[in-house]
Amino acid sequence: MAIQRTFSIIKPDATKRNLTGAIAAKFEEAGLRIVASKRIQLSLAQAQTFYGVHSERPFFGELCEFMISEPIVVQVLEGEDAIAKNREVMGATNPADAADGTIRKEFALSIGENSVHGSDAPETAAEEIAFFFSGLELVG
Ligand code: DAT
Ligand code: MG
Repeated sequence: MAIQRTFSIIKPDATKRNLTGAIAAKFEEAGLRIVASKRIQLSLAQAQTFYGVHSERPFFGELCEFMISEPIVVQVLEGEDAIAKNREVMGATNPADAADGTIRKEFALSIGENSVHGSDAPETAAEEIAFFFSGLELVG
């Protein structure tokens, strides 16, 4: 497997509870290097665009409102097999199904307020990184 980059969000439920550092530590412990990081607050339009793939799902409105409710921390993670490795460290979408030691098992509050986002494939990783960062902001 090659070195990859993936896109991560530390979500409002986590920034609100001062879990930014604890979650970043999980990435670093797993061998993922944080090559870009910034704290921002999304507009509703940005949240709707970012989660556009879910626009027909019943939870879409709730998801977008949650994502704009507090600041988030957007990051680019780099490492061997970074996309799959990050999904592993995150744990299952629903914290009730997440494995022990994963971020969602330890920190998530519910399936909606589940502390982190991570890209699911190389194409989405590239799109999501480009949505939030310019090339100059990525420092490997
Ligand atoms: P993931 O974030 O694990 O990639 P996803 O892409 O299927 O999961 O969904 C995106 C986000 O939408 C997820 O992190 C939380 C929210 N979500 C998904 N399923 C949900 C549900 N059944 N009820 C409420 N929110 C949900
Ligand atoms: Mg997803």
